[in-house]
Order: sequence, then C-alpha cells, then structure tokens
Amino acid sequence: MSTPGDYAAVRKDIAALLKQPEYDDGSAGPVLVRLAWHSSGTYDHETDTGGSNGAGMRYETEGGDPANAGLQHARVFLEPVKAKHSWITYADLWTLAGVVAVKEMGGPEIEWKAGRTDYVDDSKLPPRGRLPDGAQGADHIRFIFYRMGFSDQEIVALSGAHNLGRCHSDRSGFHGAWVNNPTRFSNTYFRLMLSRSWKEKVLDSGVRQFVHYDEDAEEELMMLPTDLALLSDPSFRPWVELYANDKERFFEDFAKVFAKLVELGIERDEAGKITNADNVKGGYHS
Ligand code: ZEM
Repeated sequence: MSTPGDYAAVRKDIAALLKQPEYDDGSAGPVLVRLAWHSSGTYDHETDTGGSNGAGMRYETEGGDPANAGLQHARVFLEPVKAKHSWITYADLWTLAGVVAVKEMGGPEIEWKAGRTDYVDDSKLPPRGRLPDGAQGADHIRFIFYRMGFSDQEIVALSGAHNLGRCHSDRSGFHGAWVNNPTRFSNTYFRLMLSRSWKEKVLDSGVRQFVHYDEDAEEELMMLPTDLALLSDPSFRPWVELYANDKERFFEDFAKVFAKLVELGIERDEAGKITNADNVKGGYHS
C-alpha cells in the first residue's frame, strides 16, 4: 500500500512490470498502450458517452466486445499494481499505464491527469462497434475518429502507435508486427509505410492484410488496410510524410493527441478536479 495520490509510486511499479520475457516480444508495453486507447476510444462527442471514465471494460458488455479481444492480458498485467495501490481507480490506472509504457519504450512524455472514477454510469455506456475496424478504409477511419473529435492530423499522429506491438491471429484475425522492433517507440511505422512495397495477402482465415518481407527482421511485416488508407488519402498522406521525416515533430504531436485521447469525456474544473463524475463508488477521489 502506498500513500493515496502517490502516482509516482504507481508509475514506478508499472514501469517495473513492462519486461515480460515470456510474453509476445518480451514486453507488456504495447498491449498496455492498446488498453489505454480502447478504454478511451469509445467516446462520442455528440452524446457525450463512452471514454475512459468508469473503466467499463471490467464488465462483459464492453470487455467482451470482440474489438477488445486480448486486452484481458493487459488488465491481468496491471492487477498486482492495483492490489498494491488499491486507492487508484482502474480508469486512472489503465490510462496511466499507456502513458508510462510509451515513455518507457522510448517515446515522448505525455501529460496525464488523475481523477477518473470507476463509477459506471449506465447512461454513458457506449454501445459496441465504436472502435475502428482494420479491414476498412479512409471513410470509416474518419467516421470513427471525427466522432471522438479528432482532426485528420490527429488521426495520423495517433496511428503512429502502430510502431508498437503486433496483430494476433487469435485476437483480431490479423497477423504480425508493423515494424521490426515493436517494443521501441519511433516513427519507423511511417517510414516503412512509405518506403516498402506492400503486397496484399489473404490469410488462411480469409482476413486481408498487406505484407512485406523484411530482411532485417527476417519476418514478414504487415500493414492493415486502414494503415495504408493513410497513404492513399490526399488529406492524411502529407502527415504521414511529415512524421516519417520528422521524428521530433511526430513525438510532439503524438504526445499531445494521446493526452487528448485519455481525457475524452472528462470535464475538469480549474484545479483539475473532475466535475462530471460525482457518483464516486469506490476508488480514491482527490
Ligand atoms: Zn491499433 N490495432 N488500431 N491503435 N493498436 C491493433 C493493435 C494495436 C486499429 C486496429 O484494427 C488494430 C490505434 C488505431 C487503430 C495499438 C494502438 C493503437 C490490432 C491488432 C488491430 C487489428 C490487435 C491484435 O490482434 O492483438 C485500427 C483499425 C485503428 C485505427 C484506424 C490507435 C489510435 C492506437 C493508440 C494510440 C497498439 C499499441 C497495438 C498493439 C497491441 C499488442 O497487443 O501488441
């Protein structure tokens, strides 16, 4: 048990659990980043529903959404941290874990504020189907991300998270990693997207993706149809080119947009205290 509000202690324990030699590429980092993203990415601007408040993925309606397949691994990795710092809410822990993981994997420092509650407000529950489908194209991406309130530039910056981790046949049906060092945050995803020739491949499961055999990795790297839609779309593409050529700018923009992502649906007063989640049941409230 640590002192309630000692987020530095929590950060330290998250950082310490990232190394997982038996898991994937040896790191829990990528799947923790995806957990933070999927907890937040259900947000709908218009109806003010969804978002990270409430940590709805603990329950079947959201946790059992096929789009969230595999994220139980991320939640299990974090259980010892939650047990040790029981005052932190899951909603805070999951978003903070993504932020810590990005930094520890060599990415930018992302601003993060505490105060999310685990109170599930039934009127704010997102329906399934709010997260993007990798099999689709630019129109779908815009439909999903405009709903959260993101611009084309922010969509491309956020997509740079695909520098991390991999696709798992038994989770999404897609297969493989985007880059050959998927536990190191960088702009390689954008560079490879532009510099390699991606060939369509239909997997045995019938799932369609794009691949390139990478000599260095000695494996086939991949892109989702949605990834390559960033190249063929005239408004997305200039951002892909910018981020491929300017790593600093990518880091800066990614930090800003990831901070915005984990704040979706959260209203704060001037002191930073959350004002739209009064019904705090459990969890620490500063
Ligand atoms: Zn992802 N993502 N994503 N993504 N994602 C996967 C994995 C990861 C899309 C998508 O369909 C998929 C964002 C945007 C979009 C991460 C972070 C972020 C996988 C593979 C798929 C299919 C899942 C599996 O099989 O385990 C689509 C269509 C997106 C938008 C168009 C954004 C935004 C992200 C964060 C900011 C990460 C880190 C992974 C790797 C997870 C892992 O377990 O290694």
